[in-house]
Amino acid sequence: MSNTTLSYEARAAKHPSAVASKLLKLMAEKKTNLCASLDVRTTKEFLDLLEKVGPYIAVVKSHIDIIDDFTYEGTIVPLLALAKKHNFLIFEDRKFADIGSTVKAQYSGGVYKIAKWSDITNAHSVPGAGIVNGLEEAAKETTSEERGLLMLAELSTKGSLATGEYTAKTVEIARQNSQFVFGFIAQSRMPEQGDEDWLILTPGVGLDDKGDGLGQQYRTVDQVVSTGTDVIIVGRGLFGKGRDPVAESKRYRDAGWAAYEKRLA
Ligand code: 6AU
Repeated sequence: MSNTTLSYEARAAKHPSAVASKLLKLMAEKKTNLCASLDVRTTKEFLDLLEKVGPYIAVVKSHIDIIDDFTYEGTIVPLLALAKKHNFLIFEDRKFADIGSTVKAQYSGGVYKIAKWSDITNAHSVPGAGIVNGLEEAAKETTSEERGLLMLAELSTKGSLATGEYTAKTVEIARQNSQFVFGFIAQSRMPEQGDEDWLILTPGVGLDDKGDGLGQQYRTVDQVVSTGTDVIIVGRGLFGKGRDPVAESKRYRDAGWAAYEKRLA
């Protein structure tokens, strides 16, 4: 049976990555495969919105470097409390892209200290396998908590260069460390050998818009989940101007869950 027709519970029970297993279990329990992309500029907006949508999401995705008033105490400590209260994982969408030794320092240090608080982060494969090794070393040296990495195999944007050979080589890099790397940011399923089970998290999901005028392209929840997406990443569909984040979170959660159940059946 292919992973796309297996339940999240069944996949959780056999997944080699502790973070993936936790995420799959959590999605099954909460009946949601929604990742909220909370791209806002202040800590107050970030925490207020998260308090409201927390019950409907499996993951919150942050761009912590766009928060103007970031502090560890003011932003991260309450974020961790909300993650515990509402039972969701944290994914800092850092898109690391440098040599192993540099990303190691960027992941663990600086102002943000991402490895300390974010369950999941992501990286481009441009530098080769060293980027994964650098990030894994940083995670191990920073915390005893489980951390997981997603590789950017494909992008949602018009004209993206991450296609064909680049995407295939990204999977090869992931394969060299398939415990720390548990899946991909991608627009389609990636090839699996043997027991491999890559989680596919897909951005560029929107029920009302086709694009944003800056290259973003949206597909519907049904389109992506029916073709293998495990987690839908939605930002402006939930938090865009004039939208009701709670109503939209419920709507995307319901659509995501219905599409997942249809895929299993
Ligand atoms: O739903 P949106 O368009 O408001 O937001 C999409 C979010 C943004 C992007 O930085 C991110 O998803 N993203 C990514 C990620 C998650 O890595 C990759 C990609 O190909 N496209 C994309 O939009 O926060």
